[in-house]
Amino acid sequence: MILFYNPVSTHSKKPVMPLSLLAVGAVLEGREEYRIIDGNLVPDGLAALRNALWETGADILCATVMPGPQLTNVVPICKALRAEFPDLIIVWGGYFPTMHGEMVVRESYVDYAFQGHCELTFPEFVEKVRRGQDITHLPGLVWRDADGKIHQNRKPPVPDINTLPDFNYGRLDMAAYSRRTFLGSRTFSHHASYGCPFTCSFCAVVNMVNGRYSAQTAEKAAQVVERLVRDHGATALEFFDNNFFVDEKRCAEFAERITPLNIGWWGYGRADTMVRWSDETWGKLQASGLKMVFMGAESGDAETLARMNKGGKQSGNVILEVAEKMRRFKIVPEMSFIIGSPPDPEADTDRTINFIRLLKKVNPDVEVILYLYSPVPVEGGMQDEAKAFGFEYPKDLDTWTQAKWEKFAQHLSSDLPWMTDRVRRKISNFQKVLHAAYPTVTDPGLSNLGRIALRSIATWRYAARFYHFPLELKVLERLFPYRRPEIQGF
Ligand code: B12
Repeated sequence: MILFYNPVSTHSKKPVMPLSLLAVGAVLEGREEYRIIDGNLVPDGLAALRNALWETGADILCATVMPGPQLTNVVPICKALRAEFPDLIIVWGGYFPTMHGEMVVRESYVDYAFQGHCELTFPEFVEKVRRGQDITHLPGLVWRDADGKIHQNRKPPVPDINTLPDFNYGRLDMAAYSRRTFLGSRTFSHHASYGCPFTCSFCAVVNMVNGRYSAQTAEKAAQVVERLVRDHGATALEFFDNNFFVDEKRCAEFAERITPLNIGWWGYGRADTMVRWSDETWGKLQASGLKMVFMGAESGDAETLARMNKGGKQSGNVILEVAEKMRRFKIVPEMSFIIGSPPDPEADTDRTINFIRLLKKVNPDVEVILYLYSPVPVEGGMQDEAKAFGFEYPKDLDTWTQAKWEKFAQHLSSDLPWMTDRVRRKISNFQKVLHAAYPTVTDPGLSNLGRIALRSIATWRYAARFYHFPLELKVLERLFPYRRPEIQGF
């Protein structure tokens, strides 16, 4: 028996489905007994796992781990379970071990980690590890030898996602994952592709797939939507793909296929890809219920943008052009910016603020998400500049779980060597004024009264570019708390 654990990842009332575990579980269906425990749905993850271990006698515990709150949640749990169940085989997978596999397996409470997409090797791992057979050749595995030396095997190839089994939603209490969002009253999630064909120098996905990409055909992706609508009453879907909108033909066909299902949907795309798409395709996307596309605008500073090595043809002009186009088709661009990047965070901040103002003129509906630059360990990436400022990653998991590093992982820490108080304040004040002057449409809980109050008080500040001391906005935020997609998702 295998227990899968999804550590606590969200502060919102309802979590999103643990797709990572559904994906790994799917390749074990019919071969292994397993159960998924979601830390977001139980009052105490450790107690839930402990009870399940006593009840089932499970011999393997698998956790999916993202940096940030999930890591903070899972470390003490694995420590406690290791002490109570010394023979339990503890395995981690997902983004954190993919980036920091060696550090993870150095800890005595993790036996193995998997890096990358591991559906093709995981069943063999399970079969052999419990029989004590050799597993040291398995792609993607990070393991400790008898001398305590850590080995990281080559990552497995990104599987052809069309050959993988469908997710078994019967493994989840689906009602617990149905959320009311601005997309619809019963929102679920899916992931219709793996990887991304680009290798941006700040992005963690590069470590996972190194520029590889595999997408479900339009037909298969539409079948999943149909199943979610028919069997679980979905009225809306979030597509968590790293890059859903890669292939125009596939996306147009997918849009046509799902139009009769009458859902609202959302996904990640690139401005420089989608700006080239024909009006006909945009029309189909609109008709299919596409409400919003998340796009990494990244920076308003041409120099920073060049260093980010986004590939393709991303530029300020492209972002403005796509924003204008999407306005015509009433699809909201949700644009994220990484602000305060070294070597000159103040210049980067000023240029990005000016750019965002321009963007809001072109399309006032653009949703702006600001993240503070946090280096990601991508070979030869922007982290080299960060290192020149004396930046160092934590060397062990206990440090990673400290509040400072949890914030860092969420791109919210301003405690970084290149940051000054002045820049920090500038970014935070601008963000407050901007978000009050243009309250997010993604929060169905924010009342009209709240919207009007925020807007009427912040508009003069925004027009006058007066961002200092927004004390009255802090008070209003308490009165009308609104969702922050950069922290909570929808
Ligand atoms: C859904 C999602 C969330 C959900 C939570 C999902 C959950 N598990 O409960 C929400 C919205 C809450 C969320 C929050 C955050 N997220 Co998030 N999230 C994603 C997203 C969009 C999809 C993940 C997913 O489900 N993928 C689909 C599955 C099938 O793929 P997978 O996760 O890679 O799993 C495969 C392998 O990794 C492996 N695997 C995974 N787990 C395991 C476990 C075992 C045992 C094994 C063997 C294998 C294995 O096998 C799977 C199948 O191939 C990814 C980006 C992306 N598109 O992948 C970002 C991503 C993982 N998140 C990220 C971040 C930064 C965050 C936040 C910190 C953001 C913030 N500012 O607050 C928070 C913090 C969450 C936390 N640490 O607690 C980053 C991580 C970056 C990094 N440096 O590692 C990503 C990569 C986004 C990005 N491009 O920057 N997130």
